[in-house]
Amino acid sequence: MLRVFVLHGPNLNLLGQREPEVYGSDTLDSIGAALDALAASLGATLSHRQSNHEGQLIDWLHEARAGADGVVLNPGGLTHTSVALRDAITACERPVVEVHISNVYARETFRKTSLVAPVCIGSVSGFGKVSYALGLRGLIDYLNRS
Ligand code: CA2
Repeated sequence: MLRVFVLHGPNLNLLGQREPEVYGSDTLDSIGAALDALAASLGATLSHRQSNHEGQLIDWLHEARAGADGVVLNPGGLTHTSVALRDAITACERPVVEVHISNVYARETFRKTSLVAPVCIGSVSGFGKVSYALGLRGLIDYLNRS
């Protein structure tokens, strides 16, 4: 079985509770349950984690070096600001897929820049909870071809 970390960054614990017009009405738990079902059909097991703290996300990426075959990552607002998170993606030496619920290219100018995209194997943005499913499919296909 392939082992995949699904990491969610700052404020994503609020999913389903606020701003449904931007982020939809699904909660992290419901997204996780749907992803678990998909992962089982694709031969993968998932470890779901969310943190509002940059350093915790970095520690989990370091853990992925030994503990995961790949990572699905929604870095939240850190996408647009964090050199440290980008460096941790490089350091983990595992394929990482960047995922966004909203279409970051259709929003404010500052969201059009991703510091992490160049060190990820791919990015998915704008499909709501389906962004995670597409990201997971892409990651598992990449791992099966590697
Ligand atoms: O679209 C995405 O998935 C984002 O990563 C979400 C981030 C945002 O800063 C990125 O530009 C795009 C924000 C996450 C905030 O999540 C909330 C969820 C519900 C209510 C309030 C915030």
